[in-house]
Amino acid sequence: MKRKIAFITGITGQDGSLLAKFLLNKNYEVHGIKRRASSFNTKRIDSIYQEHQMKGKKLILHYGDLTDSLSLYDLLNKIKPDEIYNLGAQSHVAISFINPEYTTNVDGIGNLRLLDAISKLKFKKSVKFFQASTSEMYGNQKKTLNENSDFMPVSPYASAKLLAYWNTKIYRQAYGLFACNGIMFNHESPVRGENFISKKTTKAVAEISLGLRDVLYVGNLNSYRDWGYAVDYVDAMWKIMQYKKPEDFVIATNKTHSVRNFIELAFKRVGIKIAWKGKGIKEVGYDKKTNKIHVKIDKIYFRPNEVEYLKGDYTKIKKLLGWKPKVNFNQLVNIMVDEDLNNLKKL
Ligand code: NAP
Ligand code: G4F
Repeated sequence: MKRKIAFITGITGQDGSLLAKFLLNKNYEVHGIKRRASSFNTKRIDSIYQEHQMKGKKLILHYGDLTDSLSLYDLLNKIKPDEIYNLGAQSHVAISFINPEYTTNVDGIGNLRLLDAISKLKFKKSVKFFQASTSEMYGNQKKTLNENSDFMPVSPYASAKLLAYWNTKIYRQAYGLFACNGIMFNHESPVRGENFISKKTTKAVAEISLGLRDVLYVGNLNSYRDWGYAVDYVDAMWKIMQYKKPEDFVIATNKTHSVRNFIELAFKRVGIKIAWKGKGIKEVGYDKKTNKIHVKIDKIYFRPNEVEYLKGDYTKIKKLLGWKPKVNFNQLVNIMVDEDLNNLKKL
């Protein structure tokens, strides 16, 4: 059987790097675009990197950018992928308020550039396309969300992603492309970016437990997220692409936990029981045994608009593709804290 070829945007990010490993294990030839940077940005894929000169290599990196239509079309035409995973994005919600135009360009129009390039390929009917859509598109609705729920974005990130979500559907209908949305709720792993609350917390907790620092500064403790394990989510992406027809799927765990709860569990893993006192931005988290303050609020981490509650219903993907999350919230927190502790102990 012919080896399948995958093309991944965002291959240097959390999901892209995990997906690249997953697909290499399935014997795919994997191509990815990396952005030109003044220092290397390939740390997450260094363990699978193959020298340019290596014969028969299965991981091939190309310079590219979601803001550069010309190179995207040329690359697709040259590589002739069977499956395209569009994971590239300015993926930080708070930063999208600071750089809204850039975020819209990469996350919204970047998707359109890719879809339009695909629609102009001679082999467009044999290409499959996955769009990394997000639960942020739902905005503030205090209910369990599924594929039929309304979208009410409250950040430039979410509105850009909604543009991409709709264009994925539109290009599917208009040009018969095999184009799918995975509407993904929060998913984390030890290779999560360090300015997301999960990794920021587990890294700080590991440092605090080893006496390397005292305090973790955070924003809103009271928002709820449906947190899953990123390794489970790349498996879901692949399953969506193997389905007999292109459809949109929610990828979630059907459970939700507060930021406060995440922090408490992370500290529990290193034997610290966190208690809370004070109100609003004066609230602090302290070690019940020693009374030492380990969590403080800094209003810099609050957002102009916040999504307070997210919980997703994964019934459809379970029913049609047999996918369900394998790692639960407690296990996820423990995996991340343990990895951060191990990394620090190696130093
Ligand atoms: P991530 O770790 O922030 O990775 C983003 C990737 O996109 C990186 O490889 C980054 O490259 C690349 N990128 C940024 N700007 C680009 C540009 N202009 N052109 C090409 N590539 C660019 O994000 P992630 O957590 O893996 O998420 C993957 C995708 O899923 C994103 O689209 C995100 O919005 C979406 N999503 C994530 C979650 C989640 O909870 N993780 C949930 C729902 C949806 P550099 O390494 O050079 O920065
Ligand atoms: O970890 P976060 O930054 O993730 P957020 O905003 O939910 O976005 C992530 O998940 C989305 C899917 O729902 C993705 F589409 C998106 O790309 C990204 O991967 O924040 C989670 C919660 C928020 O309510 C935030 O206000 O944690 C709260 N928070 C409290 N203190 C903080 C902090 N978030 C960050 N990043 N840093 C803090 O200090």
